[in-house]
Amino acid sequence: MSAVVISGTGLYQPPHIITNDELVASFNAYVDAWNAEHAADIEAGTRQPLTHSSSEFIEKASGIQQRYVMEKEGILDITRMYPRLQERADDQLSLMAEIAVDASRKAIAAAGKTPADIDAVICSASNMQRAYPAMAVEIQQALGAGGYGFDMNVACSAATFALDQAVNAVRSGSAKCVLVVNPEITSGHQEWKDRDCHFIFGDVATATIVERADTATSADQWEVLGTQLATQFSNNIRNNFGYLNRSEDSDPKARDKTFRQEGRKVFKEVVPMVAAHIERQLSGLGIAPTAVRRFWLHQANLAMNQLVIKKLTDGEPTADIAPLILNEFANTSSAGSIIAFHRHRADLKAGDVGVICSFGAGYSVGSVTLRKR
Ligand code: CO8
Repeated sequence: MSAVVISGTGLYQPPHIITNDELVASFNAYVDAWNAEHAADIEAGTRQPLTHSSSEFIEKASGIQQRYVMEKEGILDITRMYPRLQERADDQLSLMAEIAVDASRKAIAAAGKTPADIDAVICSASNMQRAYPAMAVEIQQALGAGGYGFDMNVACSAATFALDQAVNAVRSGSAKCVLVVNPEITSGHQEWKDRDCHFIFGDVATATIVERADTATSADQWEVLGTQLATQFSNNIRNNFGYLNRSEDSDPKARDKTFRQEGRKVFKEVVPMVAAHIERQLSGLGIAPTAVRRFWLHQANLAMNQLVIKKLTDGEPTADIAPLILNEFANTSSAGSIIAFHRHRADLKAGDVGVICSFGAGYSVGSVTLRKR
């Protein structure tokens, strides 16, 4: 039985940046306009005024300094506050497939493959642009790949859960070379008018090639030592947007049809879950957490990641042990840990062990333990 390796990754970076200061200026202008419009109700005590946001709070509470987005003007327009995207005809490549194809081509090239070598495409992300046909099948065709494709969604853990599926497909022989792609256009379902979460997300796409070690030719190969998945139901991160909304006669723009969370509860409940999850996986592989050279963790909150590392290693949670990319990208849902892996692995040496771990809505936790070949 051949070992399974990750042999290449790719990153698509959207064209526009919104800094915390720009975002907060627009949010505060919206708050002022809303409070002025509802001044009489606020005066009468029948409505609570909205409160300003602040760049200092955002950076201190999350570590985020800026985010990339597909479209910026619509988000910053206080009469709209979501991106303005052009609807495309059915015979055009869809936007989500377009960014997925860009990241995929880079990953395929990095692995030294051609699209013809790919025999399975898994498109895994927090939100799909449409119900069907599957995004993965459109991506497969646009690339000129063979085999089969399917979509899956495990929110922030979508990439690690898809890597597990890819590894199993290669191990079982149902595929030889799998493309896992994570196009995250989070700006479409972010609630830009909600002070508690308006700063959290950014757009991006990542791609990863998983193949048999005996077919891999890339100079940069990472043997998959193991994968481990876990879920536990929670309503603390939720979005009720869905295909039954019309039949329920619910308002498609109601607050519950975009991202919402109890951030503090998520923080408290997920950190111990993640530390225990990684510890369990490493223990099964006979590896001490302190022997792990790098943790490419989900990128939702800097303090959350530092706490996970402290619990695991009892040491300093330095950027060398757990690199940060959320300062630049914000939370990119499933793609965050893959961006960290993509950007921060070149300095590791043969034999070094690392763990990719993502966590989020569900709750869900997925980990992939790798050894540099
Ligand atoms: N500006 C200024 N002050 C603020 C702001 C703001 N923008 N927001 C809140 N405050 C204030 C609050 O009012 C509160 O004030 P007070 O103490 O007077 O009541 C104070 O700051 C503290 O508020 P919080 O307790 O809410 O703040 P936290 O320190 O908990 O920080 C965070 C908030 C950053 C959200 C933090 O809780 C966090 O990161 N938690 C973890 C969240 C997490 O990991 N979530 C995962 C979500 S992603 C996922 O799983 C998949 C989603 C799918 C993608 C969807 C695409 C859209």
